Amino acid sequence: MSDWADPSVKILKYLKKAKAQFVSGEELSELFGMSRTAIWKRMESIKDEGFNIEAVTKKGYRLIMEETACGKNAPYGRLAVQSELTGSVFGHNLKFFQETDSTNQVLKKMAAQDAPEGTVVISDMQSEGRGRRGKAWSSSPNLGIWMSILLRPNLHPSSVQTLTLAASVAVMRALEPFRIEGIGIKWPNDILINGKKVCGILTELSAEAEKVDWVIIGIGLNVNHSESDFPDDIRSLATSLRMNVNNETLLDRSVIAADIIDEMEKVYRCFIERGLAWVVREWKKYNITLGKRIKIINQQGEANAEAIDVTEEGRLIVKDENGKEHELYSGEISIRET
Ligand code: BTX
Repeated sequence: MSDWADPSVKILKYLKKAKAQFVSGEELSELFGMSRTAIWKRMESIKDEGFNIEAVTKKGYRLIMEETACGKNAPYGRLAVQSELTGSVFGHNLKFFQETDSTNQVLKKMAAQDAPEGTVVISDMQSEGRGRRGKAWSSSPNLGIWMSILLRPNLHPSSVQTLTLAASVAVMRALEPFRIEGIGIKWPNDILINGKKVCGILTELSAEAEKVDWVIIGIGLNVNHSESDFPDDIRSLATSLRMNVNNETLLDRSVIAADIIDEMEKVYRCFIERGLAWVVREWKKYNITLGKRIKIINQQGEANAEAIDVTEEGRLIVKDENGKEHELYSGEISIRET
């Protein structure tokens, strides 16, 4: 159970649990050891994030959860996300921006200034969202989750790819309640729904020869986009959660972001306790790559192959057209239709 240093998070969690019933200022003030004026000030900061809090003399405060059916987004901000977290470390240090260049860039600077493991940066939009090898990641406002998580594993740099696999496992677990058909991980860490990209993960690290200093896991998840929200050049390649859940209601990004952070904490702990092989086993449950005919795209050009297996370091073992096996460390693959 989370132990929150910030009273606003505690109060918001409590109001959510009260399910639109009034909670008196006195009760809150006793519970959290704060004056009633201090409670009132916290209510103002919760309201600033877009929550609808009703205050009635002699009754107290209550949280009115509004319908998100009419195209209205649920509140999305630091308190909204933190009040949904259940883990004990990840996301407790969280910076939320309405706009930034790239959450990975922001978190890199924080990592250099000794930010602790589990620090999270989220932005409602990114002006320079990035994919792998300098590619752009479309990160429009109001629509997706653009977020980075800081890890400080005691790990050899050659094993970092396994953490990338771990991150895709965490996202898949967080999305399980949506029961989306045709969802799976394309090696190493693209999450596709029926061949279209719904989530991309960009892992960056700083390391010395033998040991990692920090790893940043950048997650971009398309949540509430409809087809016309995507730029022309990716419209046919991209999809969103909402486009696949037959739901007119906008999905609550705070809940989904918090679930991903919680799952990342759990998967990371298991990884530390059980090791690389455990992550690879979990990843295999969700993968849609192994056993498929694929096209490898790299600097040398393109080649057809078959995806055979994944090593503990997260390398893809492929068999080329001459039956010879190779290991791919990184690079682009596409899955060929059979
Ligand atoms: P990637 O190199 O696998 O994918 C980039 C490619 O994906 C682009 O060239 C484009 O074709 C396509 N694409 C761009 N935007 C989208 C989108 N919104 N949905 C689907 N496809 C798209 C994947 O790189 C890694 C992406 C990580 C993004 C996160 S967001 C938070 C963090 N901050 C940051 O700058 N990057 C990460």
